[in-house]
Amino acid sequence: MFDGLWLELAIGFGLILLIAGVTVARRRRPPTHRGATSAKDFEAMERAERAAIDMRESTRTAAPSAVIERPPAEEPAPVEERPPAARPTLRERLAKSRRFLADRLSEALGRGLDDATWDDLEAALIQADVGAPSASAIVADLRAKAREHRASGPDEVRGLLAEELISSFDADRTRALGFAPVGPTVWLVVGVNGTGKTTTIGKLAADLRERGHSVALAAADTFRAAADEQLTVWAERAGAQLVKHQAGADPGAVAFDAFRYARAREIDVLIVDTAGRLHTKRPLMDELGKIRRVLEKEGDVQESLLVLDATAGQNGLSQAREFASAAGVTGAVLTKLDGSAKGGIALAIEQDLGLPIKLIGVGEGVDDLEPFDPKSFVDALLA
Ligand SMILES: Nc1nc2c(ncn2[C@@H]2O[C@H](COP(=O)(O)OP(=O)(O)OP(=O)(O)O)[C@@H](O)[C@H]2O)c(=O)[nH]1
Ligand SMILES: [Mg+2]
Repeated sequence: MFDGLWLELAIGFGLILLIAGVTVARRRRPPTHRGATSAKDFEAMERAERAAIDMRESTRTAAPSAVIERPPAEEPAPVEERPPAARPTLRERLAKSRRFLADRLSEALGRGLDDATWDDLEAALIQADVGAPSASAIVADLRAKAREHRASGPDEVRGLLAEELISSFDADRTRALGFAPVGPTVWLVVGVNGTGKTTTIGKLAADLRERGHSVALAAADTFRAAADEQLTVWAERAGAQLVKHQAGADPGAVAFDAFRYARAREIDVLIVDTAGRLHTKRPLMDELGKIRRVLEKEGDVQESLLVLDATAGQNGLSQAREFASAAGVTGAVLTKLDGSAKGGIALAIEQDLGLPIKLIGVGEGVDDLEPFDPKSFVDALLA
């Protein structure tokens, strides 16, 4: 019986020792070593951790090995106040035409003055699209003046040519756009496809808004599906109202509604965009006359502006003749002069057609529209 009791006591004591041993072993295993799958792993992890702790301790207590002299933190460089990018001058915009003329003038005048010089000058003006009759008249006058002033140097002749060109434009022509004394001012904009009508309208609207006028645009180009989207973008950009109908609607009806809208809301200026059309298509040209008549039933049309693309050169002249009779054109807007070497077309439009150029387009941006001034224009071409 005692033997049995001793045996039970021994087993119980053995169990207690076992449980205590396991508990101690568990406590020694830090939780970071949970990934250890064997005792070897466990030891390796423990060594690594100890090394890491030692390193942290040594960096915390070590004296700095050297005092690094740093220059005092530099004051941030003041942000350079740059003036807003200067707008290119007219001379820069007309660089293509200027280079074209300048090269030919230098060639013609570089050899001294003889008969060939005058012929070359005339050819240069014709190539610049001044038109043959005007070019020969200008050179005849220039030759007489050069003789009178005993001009012989290239600069003198160039100066006389500039005077001659400026005087070829009618100085008494009204180039400012007309405004109605009462009620909405109405400007109708016409021309062949892609000359820059909608872009010019956008630029005009922005300029008018900047000057404090209220503006409405009539999307009377109902022919091209994307036309009113393009006009909407310009209207939003300029802060102008837009009157439009569905694609395919009667452009006269759009113009009529737009006029009534502008009058009812006391809008200062209504600009009517029209679809581009070939000057040779009679029914389309007649449609322009109809739009104009519809507007005139309601009030006056102060301007009917023909937009001409300067890069089209002499073609612009035949376009202008047809549009002038169909839409009672009051003035021309000569666009894309920045991309043309044929700025001389301005003179042909004025001399051959008697149509005043009122504005020039010198780029695609909203500010790239300028009033036409013959002197600045000629100076920019020849200077
Ligand atoms: N470089 C340059 N591009 C221009 C000028 N005016 C217009 N353009 C460009 O010419 C292209 C045609 O312009 P639009 O205003 O759509 O011409 P549009 O006469 O309304 O064309 P349609 O309505 O299709 O007859 C566009 O790419 C314009 O950005 C300008 O003065 N200079
Ligand atoms: Mg258009």
